[in-house]
Amino acid sequence: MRYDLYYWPTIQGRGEFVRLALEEAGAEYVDVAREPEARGGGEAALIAMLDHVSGGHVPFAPPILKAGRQVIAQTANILFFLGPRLGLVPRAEATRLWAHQLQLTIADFVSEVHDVHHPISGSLYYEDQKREAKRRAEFFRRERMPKFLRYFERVLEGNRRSERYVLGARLSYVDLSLLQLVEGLRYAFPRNMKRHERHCPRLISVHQQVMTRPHIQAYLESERRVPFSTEGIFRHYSELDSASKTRKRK
Ligand SMILES: N[C@@H](CCC(=O)N[C@@H](CS)C(=O)NCC(=O)O)C(=O)O
Repeated sequence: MRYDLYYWPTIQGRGEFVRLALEEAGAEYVDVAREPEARGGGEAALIAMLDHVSGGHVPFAPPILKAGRQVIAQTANILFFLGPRLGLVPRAEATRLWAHQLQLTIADFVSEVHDVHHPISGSLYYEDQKREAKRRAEFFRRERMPKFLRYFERVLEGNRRSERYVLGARLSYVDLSLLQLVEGLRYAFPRNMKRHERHCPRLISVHQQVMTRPHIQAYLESERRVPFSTEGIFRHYSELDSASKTRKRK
């Protein structure tokens, strides 16, 4: 099966969670909007996908995956679909649902990461909501970031020593997403991430394990991996990564 991924061509964004799964599995896929326009690629192809699918399973926003005649959107849903096809999740229903639950929690975390730099609206520039972003970042760094990180740590605490990955001994798409989460947070909030990492050693160990996978290593070193930037979801603005003050509770 050949897969067509439709996502913004110049950022990692949510598309990266899908790219990592396709890359790890060595799947045949085309990152359509990164192809030249002359070959039917570019943003035009993505916009056409958003505008022209009608009457069926119309996608709201990218990433979008085309697999034969199926058009699937929502990152966690795409991974739910790809997981068993790419051998990136066990087949048992209970485990698939657990993986999906974790992936949806990652999606919630990613949305909050986005809202730190765009707390008012995605349609405004960061520069137009800097004051609100600074305020939001303070709560994110102090409350939400450690809460999500410690949640994943708690999940991993339930594993036996021999189980290196979140679902057990075998790698799943959730581990790939956790790698992206750690990488993104290290880029966006290096100062705070350093502090939080001490409290989630198991999560960091999953990140290290995934980093050693040959396909992932090759992908991260290739030109297919779009670099982090202040255009994507994980953005580094030093003013949003300052040390958190301890706040008195009312
Ligand atoms: N919940 C969706 C969110 C999709 C989403 O927000 N996509 C962004 C790019 S990362 C977008 O282009 N959104 C356009 C919009 O929300 O209007 C998912 O996880 O796939």
